[in-house]
Parts: sequence; C-alpha cells; structure tokens
Amino acid sequence: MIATELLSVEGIRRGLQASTVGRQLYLFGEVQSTNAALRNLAREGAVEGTVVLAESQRAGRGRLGREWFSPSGVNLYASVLFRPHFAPRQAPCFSFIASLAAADAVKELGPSPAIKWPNDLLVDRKKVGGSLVECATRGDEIECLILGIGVNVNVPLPVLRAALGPAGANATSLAAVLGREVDRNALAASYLTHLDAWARRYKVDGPEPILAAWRERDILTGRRVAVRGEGEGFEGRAVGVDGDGHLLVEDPRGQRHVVLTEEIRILE
Ligand code: BT5
Repeated sequence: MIATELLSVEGIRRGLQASTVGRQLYLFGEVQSTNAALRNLAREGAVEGTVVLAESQRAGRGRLGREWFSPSGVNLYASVLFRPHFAPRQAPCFSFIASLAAADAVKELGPSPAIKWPNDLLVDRKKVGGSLVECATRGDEIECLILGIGVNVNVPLPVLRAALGPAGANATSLAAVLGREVDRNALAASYLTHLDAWARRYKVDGPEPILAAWRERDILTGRRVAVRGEGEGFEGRAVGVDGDGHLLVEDPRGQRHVVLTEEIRILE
C-alpha cells in the first residue's frame, strides 16, 4: 500500500475549530477499531468530544456485524465520544449528523455528496464513506454514544475493489473522484469542525434542522427500493424518514413500513 502523508495531531489541530469535539485527541498507528478503542477510553471516564483516530484498523466494523476495509496510511478512521442525555431512540439522528459533517467536509474539496439512508456517503452514486453509531445505555438514557466514520480518501481504486469483491464495484475514494491526492489532516480537521457544529445545532434546536439538511442530500426518497432485513424482505417506494430518523417505505398496497436497520437496495 502506498502511504500518503501521515496523520498528525498537530496537523489536525491546525485546522480544527470546535468547542467540544477534539477536546482530547488520540491518534494511533493501528487499532482493532477506533470505536472499540474509544469505548475503552469512555469506560475510564473520557470527556465528551474525545476523538480517536488511527492509521489503520485490524477489525474495522460496519453495521450488523459487517467489516469495514481499513488499509493503512491512506484513509480516515475516526470516532468521537458524545455523552448526550437522551433516550436511545434518538441515537439514529447522530448517524445523520456524522453523514452531514462528512458531506460538508467533502464538499469543500469539490464534489457534493449524497447520503443513502441510513449511513452511506455517496459520490457519483458510489460509496465513499460510512458511519457507525454505537451506544451504551444506563436505564432508559444513553450513557455514551460513539460515532465512528470511515472515509476512503487516498486508497487506490484497484486495492479497494480487490478487497471488497463484488461490493467494490459500488465503492470509490475521494482521490479517485478528484484525480489527486487529498490532505487527510485537513480533511479530518474539517470533518471534526463540521461535526462539532452539527452536534451543537442538534443540542440547541433538536432534530428538525438535522433532518431538513439531511433530506436535501437524501438519495432514497421517491425511489423504488428493496428492503432486506431479519424478516421477509419486501419492495416498495421510499417516502422519507420519520422524526426519529427511521426510513418510511410504502409497499404496493399502500401500507407504510417503518424501517429500522435493514439493508436497502435501489431498484430503478
Ligand atoms: C458502514 O457500515 O458503512 C459503517 C462503516 C463505519 C466505519 C468506521 S471506521 C471508524 C469506526 N471504527 C469502526 O470500527 N467502524 C467505524 P455498513 O453500512 O454496514 O457497510 C459495510 C459494507 O460496506 C461492507 O459489508 C462492505 O460491503 C462495504 N465496505 C466495507 N469496507 C468498505 C470501504 N472501505 N469502502 C466502501 N465500502 C466498504
């Protein structure tokens, strides 16, 4: 793997403008998963806004037990700790916050990304990044929420495709889209800065502005989709998200389904 310039705490701090996110910033060479590393720090009392970044992950995680391909020295793997005082059902909104912040950071480089519910960041309809929300709860409150994001930044396309198999045809990297290498320190700083702003917005104004901004980037609404989950799959038309960020899909009989974590495939 060709390593691009290394990540550095100093390099990230140089571009970071945030009040909470990045109060503590840990950068590791290799971890199992930045989400898991941050979970351990959270257990030891890490403050809200603590960030863990790594050059590579041995066991990067996606949703539903899937893997996140995390080669060394070329991409962005970052997790941020929040300690919000709210109910677990509000957690999906943080996935939207991560996608919006990542979309803002990518847009500063040129391309305007779309978001595919719940957590895919797409450029030219190909997946360039994804987010993963993990929560620990106490009673009916969230004790801590860990928001992880992975973005394919400078990974060469053939490497990505070889690692992902058939899914590789639907994946890309920022360097492949832009035709040049991207400064990962600047991208990390920009992402964390936007994340801080969106999280503050959520705290002050609640979910509506987040959902409104998210809808502008949403690629699913109005499209025919196939929903595949634990139960029997079905097809229908995506009609938007509800106030908790769950996807609404109308089946051919006009019945609305609330979709929580399932896999969505665009049909047309
Ligand atoms: C995601 O899951 O998209 C969430 C990815 C979150 C990764 C970050 S990295 C930092 C933090 N620490 C972690 O351990 N995780 C987070 P999901 O929607 O389940 O997508 C996973 C699927 O995407 C896989 O089954 C593959 O098909 C595909 N995939 C895996 N690696 C990929 C990559 N690098 N680029 C594009 N697609 C990938």
